[in-house]
Amino acid sequence: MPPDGRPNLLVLGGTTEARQLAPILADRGLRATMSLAGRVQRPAHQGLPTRVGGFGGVAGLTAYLTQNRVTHVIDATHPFAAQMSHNAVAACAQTGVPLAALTRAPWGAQSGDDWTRVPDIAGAVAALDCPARRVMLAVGRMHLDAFTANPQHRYLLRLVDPPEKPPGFPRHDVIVDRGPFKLDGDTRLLRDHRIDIIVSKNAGGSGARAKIDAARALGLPVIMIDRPVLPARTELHSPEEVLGWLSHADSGIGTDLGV
Ligand code: 3Y8
Ligand code: NAP
Repeated sequence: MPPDGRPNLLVLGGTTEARQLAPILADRGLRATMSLAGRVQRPAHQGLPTRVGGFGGVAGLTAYLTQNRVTHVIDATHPFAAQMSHNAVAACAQTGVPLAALTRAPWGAQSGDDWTRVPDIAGAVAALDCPARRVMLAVGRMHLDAFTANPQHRYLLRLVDPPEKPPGFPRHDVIVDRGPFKLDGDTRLLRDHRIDIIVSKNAGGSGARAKIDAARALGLPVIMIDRPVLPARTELHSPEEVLGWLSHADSGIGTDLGV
């Protein structure tokens, strides 16, 4: 506990939910730091004091928690940020710092959806071992190389930053854009590029789902990548649940929240 006895929260961010939580914590005068990995050139303003960059594995995170007298960790990272989530569970177990995840439920297929579910990126690559198609590859930058195994397709790549090197696809188009995305924009994008199949992570939440709703409306198939397995931890699904957890997470924080 910090010398002044006030809570000191660490929010592992990089998602819409983290950015929505930030002002709610700030408005209650709770001391909190947002943490980003530093994946993109110009991260959006997060609404909290923000640190950027890895911690240096479990040991680095453990040291950070101890040296900064962190009283609570909220893991609001993306469901595919599995390594960060595993490290958070391990470091909080070692230090005894209370941990809760702020996450979102996976998307479920609705009437009119044409999904092929695959377990991981490799499964999505295998599902594209088929005659040439026009593929929207909406999985970001980090796993693009895996898809060069199927050069027969024309790919539409949506990236947060301009690619540092030409993507390894003979035929491709690049869209530099960041979410949250909107239905009309993604519908127009799929139409303009005459996309006939979409590859997506099952991110859940609202920021990435426009392409899924657009695919349904246009009758397009989706290769849907299931989430990696995450460690057992307390899982919350709204900022209100986070405030409730904080007020009961054995920290006397309730007085700070006026609850
Ligand atoms: C650096 C920080 C907010 C948060 C916005 C969410 C929604 C919009 C949709 C598509 C899918 C994708 C990608 C995506 C979305 C939100 C959220 C989300 C998907 C920023 C951000 C950071 C990142 C990192 C980036 C990854 C990439 C993944 C693009 C900020 C904008 C594809 C995930 O170039 C790279 O290295 C990009 C890396 C990890 C996945 C990948 O493998 O490439 N996100 N995205 C975070 C950090 O440094 O810690 O600037 O806001 C955040 C957001 N991107 O403010 O509302 O909550 O999911 N992010 C996926 O879902 O498949 C785009 O194009 O349809
Ligand atoms: P990851 O594979 O789980 O993590 C790899 C390493 O990156 C971690 O071990 C850690 O490095 C560092 N890291 C990850 N998230 C961090 C954070 N919030 N703060 C500080 N360091 C972090 O993570 P990822 O999938 O690359 O995701 C990176 C970031 O992008 C996260 O903030 C995540 O929320 C966001 N994001 C990811 C996706 C996605 O599709 N993966 C989508 C949207 C947003 P050390 O081991 O050195 O500590």
